[in-house]
Amino acid sequence: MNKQTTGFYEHFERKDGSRTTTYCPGCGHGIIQKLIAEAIADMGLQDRTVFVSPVGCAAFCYYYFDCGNVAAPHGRASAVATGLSRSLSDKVIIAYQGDGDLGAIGFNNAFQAANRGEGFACFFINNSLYAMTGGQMAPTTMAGQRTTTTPYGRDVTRDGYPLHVCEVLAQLEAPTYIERVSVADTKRIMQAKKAVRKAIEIQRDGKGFAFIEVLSPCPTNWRMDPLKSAEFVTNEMEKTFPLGCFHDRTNDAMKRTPRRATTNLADLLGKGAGAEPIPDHTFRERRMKFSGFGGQGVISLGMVVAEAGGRSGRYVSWFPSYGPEQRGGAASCSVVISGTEIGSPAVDAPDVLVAMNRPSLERFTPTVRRGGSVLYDSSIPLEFVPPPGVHMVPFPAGKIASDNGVSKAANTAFLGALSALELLGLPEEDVVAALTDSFAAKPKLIGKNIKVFEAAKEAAHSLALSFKEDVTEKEGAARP
Ligand SMILES: Cc1ncc(C[n+]2csc(CCOP(=O)(O)OP(=O)(O)O)c2C)c(N)n1
Ligand code: SF4
Repeated sequence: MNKQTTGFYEHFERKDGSRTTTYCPGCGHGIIQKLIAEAIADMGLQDRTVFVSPVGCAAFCYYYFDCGNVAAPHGRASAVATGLSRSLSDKVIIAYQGDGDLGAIGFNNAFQAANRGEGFACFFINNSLYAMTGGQMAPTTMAGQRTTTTPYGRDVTRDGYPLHVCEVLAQLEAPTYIERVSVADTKRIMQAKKAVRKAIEIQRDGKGFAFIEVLSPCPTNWRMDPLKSAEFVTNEMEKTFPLGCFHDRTNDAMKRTPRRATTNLADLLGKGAGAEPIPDHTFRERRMKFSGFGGQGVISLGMVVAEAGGRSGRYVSWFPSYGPEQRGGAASCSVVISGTEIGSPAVDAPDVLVAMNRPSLERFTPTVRRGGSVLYDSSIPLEFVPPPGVHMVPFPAGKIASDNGVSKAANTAFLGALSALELLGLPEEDVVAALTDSFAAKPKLIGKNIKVFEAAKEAAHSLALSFKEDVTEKEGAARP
């Protein structure tokens, strides 16, 4: 039970019924977390704070802190905090990571976030090993230090040198504040308390990235009692990791312009209507996949569809997936057009699949939702049995493109078909505007592509009547 700060829940009620923290006696995690909890409560920031919990001994922070919480996968707390701080710019975002978590698997996430000066406070708990998994060597394990994976001591010629994360980040221009502290004794805890508050104040004031490394005892894996562990931090760890402030640009840090996540592709591309999406619960969400060989233009086709959605005031997402080869390998992208905010840009069961080559036709058709449609180039033989309730539409996209003098514009022909068959749920003028915009850098191609688009529409119109009837019937069967 906690009575001293409202930054923590009053009771730590864990799922398994226990009511204490998971920390061993003498562990530094509990001390540093208490400093953070007190700071957010004392500063009145609790309702504005989102804490990003790591993997490792501190994985259960969400049972302790009485504020918003997101549990990040191993090493990803800085990446998750980046997303949160960009989309919730009025919130105080705190990432909390161990030295295995941040120093190894997640180092690049933290390093790049620091280099961009993201708006969150990152607490980096250095206990010199991977504690939760049984005391293996971490990037911060000191030269000669014994761990379960360095039983004879860390040999720097084999295992490399301990990573000085503060010193590395201090080379960057963007961070506002970087300090290394310790929780080994009262004097040091008082200094740590100041640093914690400062890092959180920087968030409150929107002044950018703050990084606090905390030297923290792990009596259990060090096989020492709590007192000896605290002495070890001061007498041994501080030799390798000297305490101090590495960087303090708080006074020069301009209040940063809040960063917003780009929800509209038109904003992202810096062109088009740039309008905010308008919530519309009556609009049926369309989840689409465009697939083919790299170089066939499937990625750009998806981009044009997404931009057309943005122009129409819909919520859109565009999610590409590239094969290793620039040309010839598999490429696909997923596009979602929705009347409300999109939960996930991943499309596992598309309503509409455009398959521009045989491998993607064979691979993705079985994933199409019952009642969905597959548009594929009619030159591809259909040599498998499609799933029941899926509408297969062979379409001569390649032929239409070459007949109109731009053999590479089969993707534009598919766009014409999608528009004519009303599979996008978007006004045609927005589709045409997005198509036109996509050739801003190659204006000579605009006219040719519009010609292909029109020819494809005409060809699709001849399919449309029977197609629509069929879809209605299948949708009727699929949707209760
Ligand atoms: C992707 C992934 N790899 C490995 C693990 C296993 N794992 C769980 S905790 C942990 C080490 C955490 O060490 P550290 O970040 O130093 O935190 P501590 O336990 O010392 O507080 C590892 C490797 C995992 N959960 N996920
Ligand atoms: S194993 Fe170490 S880091 Fe983990 S809770 Fe125990 S003392 Fe703390």
